[in-house]
Amino acid sequence: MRAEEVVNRTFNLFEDKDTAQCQSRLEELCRGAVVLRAFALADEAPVLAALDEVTADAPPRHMVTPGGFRMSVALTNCGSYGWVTDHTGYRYQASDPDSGKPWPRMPDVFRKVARDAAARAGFENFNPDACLVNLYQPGARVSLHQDKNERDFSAPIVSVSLGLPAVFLWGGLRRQERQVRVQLTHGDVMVWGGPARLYFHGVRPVMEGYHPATGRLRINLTFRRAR
Ligand SMILES: O=C(O)CCC(=O)C(=O)O
Ligand SMILES: [Mn+2]
Repeated sequence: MRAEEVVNRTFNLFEDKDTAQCQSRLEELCRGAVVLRAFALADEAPVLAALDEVTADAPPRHMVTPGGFRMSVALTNCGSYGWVTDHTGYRYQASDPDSGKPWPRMPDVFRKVARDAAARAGFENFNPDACLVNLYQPGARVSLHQDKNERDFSAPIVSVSLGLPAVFLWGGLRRQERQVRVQLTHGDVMVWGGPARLYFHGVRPVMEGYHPATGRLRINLTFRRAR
Protein backbone atom coordinates (compact mmCIF):
# COMPACT_ATOMS: atom_id res chain seq x y z
CA MET A 1 0.00 0.00 0.00
CA ARG A 2 1.39 3.44 -0.89
CA ALA A 3 1.99 5.96 1.89
CA GLU A 4 -0.53 8.43 0.51
CA GLU A 5 -3.19 5.73 0.59
CA VAL A 6 -2.66 4.98 4.24
CA VAL A 7 -2.13 8.53 5.48
CA ASN A 8 -5.78 8.94 6.28
CA ARG A 9 -6.22 5.57 7.93
CA THR A 10 -7.03 6.87 11.34
CA PHE A 11 -7.61 4.69 14.34
CA ASN A 12 -9.31 5.83 17.47
CA LEU A 13 -8.07 3.59 20.22
CA PHE A 14 -9.92 3.94 23.46
CA GLU A 15 -8.91 0.69 25.09
CA ASP A 16 -7.54 2.49 28.14
CA LYS A 17 -9.62 5.49 29.17
CA ASP A 18 -7.40 6.38 32.12
CA THR A 19 -5.01 8.67 30.35
CA ALA A 20 -5.35 11.24 27.61
CA GLN A 21 -2.29 9.74 25.96
CA CYS A 22 -3.87 6.34 25.52
CA GLN A 23 -6.75 8.08 23.77
CA SER A 24 -4.58 10.20 21.49
CA ARG A 25 -5.39 9.52 17.87
CA LEU A 26 -2.88 7.35 16.07
CA GLU A 27 -2.40 7.84 12.32
CA GLU A 28 -0.30 5.32 10.45
CA LEU A 29 1.83 6.83 7.65
CA CYS A 30 3.36 3.52 6.60
CA ARG A 31 4.62 0.41 8.33
CA GLY A 32 6.81 1.66 11.22
CA ALA A 33 5.70 5.32 11.14
CA VAL A 34 2.85 6.94 13.05
CA VAL A 35 1.59 10.36 14.07
CA LEU A 36 0.24 10.52 17.63
CA ARG A 37 -2.03 13.54 17.60
CA ALA A 38 -1.75 15.82 20.66
CA PHE A 39 0.16 13.13 22.53
CA ALA A 40 2.49 15.59 24.32
CA LEU A 41 -0.29 17.93 25.48
CA ALA A 42 -0.82 15.97 28.70
CA ASP A 43 2.72 17.02 29.73
CA GLU A 44 2.72 20.43 28.07
CA ALA A 45 3.52 22.61 31.11
CA PRO A 46 6.42 20.52 32.50
CA VAL A 47 7.84 20.02 29.00
CA LEU A 48 7.86 23.77 28.33
CA ALA A 49 9.37 24.52 31.76
CA ALA A 50 12.11 21.92 31.22
CA LEU A 51 12.78 23.30 27.75
CA ASP A 52 13.40 26.76 29.25
CA GLU A 53 16.03 25.27 31.53
CA VAL A 54 17.75 23.43 28.70
CA THR A 55 17.90 26.50 26.45
CA ALA A 56 19.13 28.70 29.33
CA ASP A 57 21.99 26.26 29.90
CA ALA A 58 22.82 25.60 26.26
CA PRO A 59 21.48 28.46 24.11
CA PRO A 60 20.24 27.55 20.61
CA ARG A 61 22.54 28.64 17.79
CA HIS A 62 22.72 28.44 14.01
CA MET A 63 25.28 25.83 13.04
CA VAL A 64 27.03 25.50 9.71
CA THR A 65 26.67 22.47 7.43
CA PRO A 66 29.73 20.63 6.07
CA GLY A 67 28.99 22.39 2.76
CA GLY A 68 29.35 25.79 4.45
CA PHE A 69 25.66 26.77 4.71
CA ARG A 70 24.25 28.37 7.85
CA MET A 71 21.26 26.33 9.00
CA SER A 72 17.98 28.30 9.10
CA VAL A 73 17.04 26.33 12.22
CA ALA A 74 18.69 27.25 15.54
CA LEU A 75 19.56 24.16 17.57
CA THR A 76 20.71 22.90 20.92
CA ASN A 77 20.71 19.52 22.67
CA CYS A 78 20.23 17.74 25.95
CA GLY A 79 21.13 14.24 27.04
CA SER A 80 24.41 12.33 26.99
CA TYR A 81 25.07 13.19 23.36
CA GLY A 82 24.19 16.12 21.13
CA TRP A 83 23.94 16.27 17.36
CA VAL A 84 26.21 18.93 15.89
CA THR A 85 27.39 20.05 12.47
CA ASP A 86 30.36 22.12 11.31
CA HIS A 87 32.69 22.28 8.32
CA THR A 88 34.13 18.86 9.26
CA GLY A 89 30.79 17.01 9.17
CA TYR A 90 27.73 15.86 11.12
CA ARG A 91 28.27 13.95 14.36
CA TYR A 92 27.21 13.37 17.95
CA GLN A 93 29.36 14.66 20.76
CA ALA A 94 29.09 14.68 24.54
CA SER A 95 29.93 18.37 24.98
CA ASP A 96 28.51 21.63 23.71
CA PRO A 97 31.05 23.01 21.20
CA ASP A 98 30.18 26.61 22.23
CA SER A 99 30.78 26.18 25.97
CA GLY A 100 32.90 23.03 26.16
CA LYS A 101 30.51 21.80 28.90
CA PRO A 102 28.50 18.57 28.79
CA TRP A 103 25.02 19.07 27.28
CA PRO A 104 22.29 19.64 29.90
CA ARG A 105 20.91 16.35 31.21
CA MET A 106 17.75 15.09 29.58
CA PRO A 107 14.80 16.20 31.74
CA ASP A 108 12.81 13.30 33.18
CA VAL A 109 9.59 14.55 31.58
CA PHE A 110 11.28 14.55 28.13
CA ARG A 111 12.41 10.96 28.64
CA LYS A 112 8.92 9.94 29.79
CA VAL A 113 7.12 11.49 26.82
CA ALA A 114 9.60 9.92 24.38
CA ARG A 115 9.39 6.50 25.98
CA ASP A 116 5.59 6.52 26.24
CA ALA A 117 5.16 7.73 22.65
CA ALA A 118 7.51 5.03 21.35
CA ALA A 119 5.60 2.38 23.31
CA ARG A 120 2.27 3.70 21.99
CA ALA A 121 3.71 3.27 18.48
CA GLY A 122 4.78 -0.29 19.26
CA PHE A 123 8.44 0.29 20.15
CA GLU A 124 8.81 -0.82 23.78
CA ASN A 125 11.69 0.24 26.07
CA PHE A 126 12.93 3.18 24.03
CA ASN A 127 15.84 4.67 25.94
CA PRO A 128 17.06 7.80 24.15
CA ASP A 129 20.51 9.20 24.95
CA ALA A 130 20.16 12.29 22.74
CA CYS A 131 17.54 14.99 22.34
CA LEU A 132 18.02 17.53 19.57
CA VAL A 133 16.06 20.76 20.08
CA ASN A 134 15.28 22.63 16.84
CA LEU A 135 13.90 26.18 16.91
CA TYR A 136 12.16 27.38 13.76
CA GLN A 137 11.46 31.06 13.25
CA PRO A 138 9.06 31.77 10.37
CA GLY A 139 10.83 30.85 7.14
CA ALA A 140 13.11 28.23 8.74
CA ARG A 141 13.06 24.77 7.18
CA VAL A 142 14.87 21.45 7.12
CA SER A 143 15.61 19.95 3.73
CA LEU A 144 14.94 16.33 2.86
CA HIS A 145 17.32 14.01 4.74
CA GLN A 146 17.65 10.70 6.58
CA ASP A 147 18.55 10.47 10.27
CA LYS A 148 21.60 8.27 9.93
CA ASN A 149 24.35 9.57 12.21
CA GLU A 150 23.30 7.12 14.94
CA ARG A 151 25.35 4.02 15.60
CA ASP A 152 22.58 1.51 15.13
CA PHE A 153 19.16 1.88 13.65
CA SER A 154 17.27 -0.58 15.82
CA ALA A 155 15.84 2.21 18.03
CA PRO A 156 13.06 4.44 16.65
CA ILE A 157 13.04 8.23 16.31
CA VAL A 158 10.54 10.18 18.42
CA SER A 159 9.79 13.71 17.25
CA VAL A 160 7.69 16.15 19.32
CA SER A 161 6.20 19.28 17.72
CA LEU A 162 5.52 22.39 19.79
CA GLY A 163 4.22 25.85 18.96
CA LEU A 164 3.61 27.04 15.41
CA PRO A 165 2.31 24.43 12.96
CA ALA A 166 4.44 22.98 10.18
CA VAL A 167 4.18 20.81 7.11
CA PHE A 168 6.32 17.73 7.58
CA LEU A 169 7.43 15.95 4.41
CA TRP A 170 7.38 12.19 4.71
CA GLY A 171 9.10 10.36 1.86
CA GLY A 172 10.50 6.88 1.41
CA LEU A 173 13.76 4.98 1.43
CA ARG A 174 14.95 6.78 -1.71
CA ARG A 175 15.34 10.55 -1.96
CA GLN A 176 13.40 10.60 -5.26
CA GLU A 177 10.31 9.03 -3.75
CA ARG A 178 7.18 11.13 -3.62
CA GLN A 179 6.53 12.77 -0.26
CA VAL A 180 3.34 12.91 1.75
CA ARG A 181 2.65 16.23 3.50
CA VAL A 182 1.75 15.83 7.17
CA GLN A 183 0.39 18.84 9.06
CA LEU A 184 1.93 18.87 12.53
CA THR A 185 0.56 21.05 15.30
CA HIS A 186 1.34 21.77 18.95
CA GLY A 187 1.67 18.54 20.92
CA ASP A 188 1.73 16.12 17.97
CA VAL A 189 4.36 13.39 18.18
CA MET A 190 5.76 11.42 15.25
CA VAL A 191 7.44 8.07 15.77
CA TRP A 192 9.29 6.16 13.07
CA GLY A 193 11.41 3.04 13.28
CA GLY A 194 11.80 -0.51 12.05
CA PRO A 195 11.19 -0.59 8.28
CA ALA A 196 10.68 3.21 8.25
CA ARG A 197 13.76 4.10 10.32
CA LEU A 198 15.74 5.45 7.35
CA TYR A 199 12.90 7.14 5.49
CA PHE A 200 13.65 10.56 4.02
CA HIS A 201 11.87 13.46 5.67
CA GLY A 202 11.99 17.24 5.98
CA VAL A 203 10.11 20.33 7.11
CA ARG A 204 8.65 23.00 4.77
CA PRO A 205 9.37 26.65 5.66
CA VAL A 206 7.38 27.54 8.78
CA MET A 207 4.70 30.14 8.16
CA GLU A 208 4.54 33.43 10.02
CA GLY A 209 2.31 33.20 13.09
CA TYR A 210 1.99 33.35 16.84
CA HIS A 211 1.40 30.48 19.27
CA PRO A 212 0.47 31.09 22.94
CA ALA A 213 3.00 28.47 24.14
CA THR A 214 6.03 29.50 22.08
CA GLY A 215 5.33 32.89 20.49
CA ARG A 216 6.73 33.24 16.98
CA LEU A 217 8.41 29.83 16.99
CA ARG A 218 7.99 26.21 16.13
CA ILE A 219 10.06 23.97 18.40
CA ASN A 220 10.84 20.35 17.67
CA LEU A 221 12.36 17.82 20.06
CA THR A 222 13.94 14.84 18.32
CA PHE A 223 14.77 11.91 20.59
CA ARG A 224 17.27 9.36 19.38
CA ARG A 225 19.49 6.55 20.51
CA ALA A 226 22.85 7.85 19.27
CA ARG A 227 25.29 5.33 20.76
O1 LIG B 1 11.44 19.48 13.04
C1 LIG B 1 11.07 18.37 12.69
O2 LIG B 1 9.88 18.05 12.72
C2 LIG B 1 12.06 17.35 12.17
C3 LIG B 1 13.50 17.75 12.31
C4 LIG B 1 14.41 16.70 11.80
O3 LIG B 1 14.04 15.86 11.02
C5 LIG B 1 15.79 16.63 12.27
O4 LIG B 1 16.25 17.54 12.97
O5 LIG B 1 16.49 15.65 11.93
MN1 LIG C 1 15.48 14.21 10.76
